[in-house]
Amino acid sequence: MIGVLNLTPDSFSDGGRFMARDRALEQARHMAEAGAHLLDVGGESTRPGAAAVDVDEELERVVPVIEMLATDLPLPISVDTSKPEVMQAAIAAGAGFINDVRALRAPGALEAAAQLRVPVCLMHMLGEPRTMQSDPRYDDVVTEVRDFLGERLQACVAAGISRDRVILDPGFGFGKTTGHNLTLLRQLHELLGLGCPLLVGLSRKSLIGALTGAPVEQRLAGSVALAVMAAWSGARMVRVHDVAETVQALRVHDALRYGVEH
Ligand code: 7PM
Repeated sequence: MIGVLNLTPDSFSDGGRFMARDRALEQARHMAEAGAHLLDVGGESTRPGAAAVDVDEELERVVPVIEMLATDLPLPISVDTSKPEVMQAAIAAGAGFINDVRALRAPGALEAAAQLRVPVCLMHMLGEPRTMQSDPRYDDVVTEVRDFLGERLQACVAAGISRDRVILDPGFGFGKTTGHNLTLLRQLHELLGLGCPLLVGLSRKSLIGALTGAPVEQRLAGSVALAVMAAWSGARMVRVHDVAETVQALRVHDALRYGVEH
């Protein structure tokens, strides 16, 4: 279970960075206690419509938070970035996992990740965050996502990244309509043949809003339901905001499926 630590620009607007860091630490401790296995820290908003962030700004947002969390918490930290400089600085600051929504396509990213020798999540995204939700089209979304992830996995292996350090993610909501998201989740098992663990992020996403009308702050039940269904379909990792609730749901799922008793 991956807990999402929110450091988006709006969390800096009131009270400045120190207050944001205090809140990040409090949020991180809470997620650790609730049973998160990994905390994802990102300084670039990949929200649909969001503008790009420059490297210095991203370093400034992310590195001090990772340093603080790495010394304070017993959990591994994931850095959500596409920039090789941020990957290097974040790993030096104590992160142990790279989550890249651009699947190491940025210049130098593949080489940086290979050198750093940490696990990497490669995510599928059609287009760029600023424009990705304007009329995304596929002939066959499952085949296209699978082929893309397979091609990026091969690029990693060719760059010297061991395939047992690669995690794959279909990128729910990243250049996908509600129909595309539902088709991908329904056919998630078709990505298992790539041979890597699957990570999914469905927590609070607009898919739930589109299906139910619920605003983002009222999507807990839909998020938990989707986490369970993704796990049932073969996802090994889920990226969530509401750790305690999802841990409880996945315990029940695991017990039913594997006979795990706690
Ligand atoms: C607004 C909308 C803000 C959406 C943030 C988001 C994923 C991710 C994100 C995912 C991986 C969110 C997204 N989603 N990384 N980063 N997989 N690997 O819901 O699905 O947090 S940002």
